[in-house]
Amino acid sequence: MIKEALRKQRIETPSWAYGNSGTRFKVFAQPGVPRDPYEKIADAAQVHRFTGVAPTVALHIPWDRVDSYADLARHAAELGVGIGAINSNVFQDDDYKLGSVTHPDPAVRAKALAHLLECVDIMDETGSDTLKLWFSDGTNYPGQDDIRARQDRLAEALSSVYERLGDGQRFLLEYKLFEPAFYVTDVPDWGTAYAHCVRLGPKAQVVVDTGHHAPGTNIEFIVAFLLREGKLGGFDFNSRFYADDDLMVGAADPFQLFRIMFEVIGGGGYTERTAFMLDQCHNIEPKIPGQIRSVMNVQEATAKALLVDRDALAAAQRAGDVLGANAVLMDAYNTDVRPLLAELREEMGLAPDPMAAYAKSGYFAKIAADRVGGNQAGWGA
Ligand code: PSV
Ligand code: MN
Repeated sequence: MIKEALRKQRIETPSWAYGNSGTRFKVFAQPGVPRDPYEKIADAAQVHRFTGVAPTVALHIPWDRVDSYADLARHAAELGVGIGAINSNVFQDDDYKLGSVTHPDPAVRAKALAHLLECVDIMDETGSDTLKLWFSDGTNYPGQDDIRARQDRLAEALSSVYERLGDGQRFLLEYKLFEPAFYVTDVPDWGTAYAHCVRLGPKAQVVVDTGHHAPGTNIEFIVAFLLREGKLGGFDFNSRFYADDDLMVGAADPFQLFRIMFEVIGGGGYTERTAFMLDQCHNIEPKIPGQIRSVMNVQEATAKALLVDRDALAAAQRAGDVLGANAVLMDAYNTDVRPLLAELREEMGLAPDPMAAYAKSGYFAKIAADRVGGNQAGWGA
């Protein structure tokens, strides 16, 4: 039963995890890094090859702009993976200094909207069913712009995108506490994202990026609430110690990841309608193994969450047995699920240890030797 649920798990990796990345201070180059979206997809296919549960890769436009998206989708299929969410990017153009869809100038708003609609065109071409929207929009200084007018502009743009969505397509609206704007952020929290999505209808849902909350925020409460309302569209998984650190999921707080997966499963969200995506950067660690480790961390948290004896938990809760209920949860969390996952992988025809199998495969030596010349992909590529 648990194995069956784990076998069906789907975790999406992001194309940008395979390119060079860094901090505001330095982007570190690594050997073998992809030079174009085709090579990024080839690397993503390796993560799927060794884990068996990462069959799609998210694109970020324009970082992954190509002449033919249909051809890119064909390339992905040949490598055994598919195109996942299309991520819009209205934050890397001089025009967007004061915002994109909430910019005070209608011409800039029109340009941003045109980009969002182009992303839906790309969904049509690639067969992707999910558009992910994150806006860097906001203001730095009190009085800089009208908070309410910016919400109106946001609502107008979201509504135009919503109208353009085809059958079976949806958008996920992402929120983030702050950054790059520091005074007002136009979509700062799940409540704002939720309110916009509720107005629009069922094709608009909220995406929870685990790195986008204030310290101490109870993310699993947000997950439980959104699921209850049918508004949880998916996750951008990563870890944070301070702000939007984009470190490997499960690295900073594996217990939090377990609690989130526990709510996902309990709330009926463990289905293909919830997008389990990674949104990470590997600045100092090798990228493909960084993604493999992250996928394994999600699998481990999921396995533990599936192990919770829900009948025993419900009985303890009904009896008001505080310590007993807590113990049921902790028993599952403290179980070593690595042998179970190793067994499952062998049943799936995979090596029991994906990290070791990838290291042994020789893929890294091959890309490091082959990918010379050209420009490595990185932020803005
Ligand atoms: C913003 O911080 C974000 O989480 C959004 O998902 C972006 O599209 C992504 O990071 C880019 O790395
Ligand atoms: Mn994100």
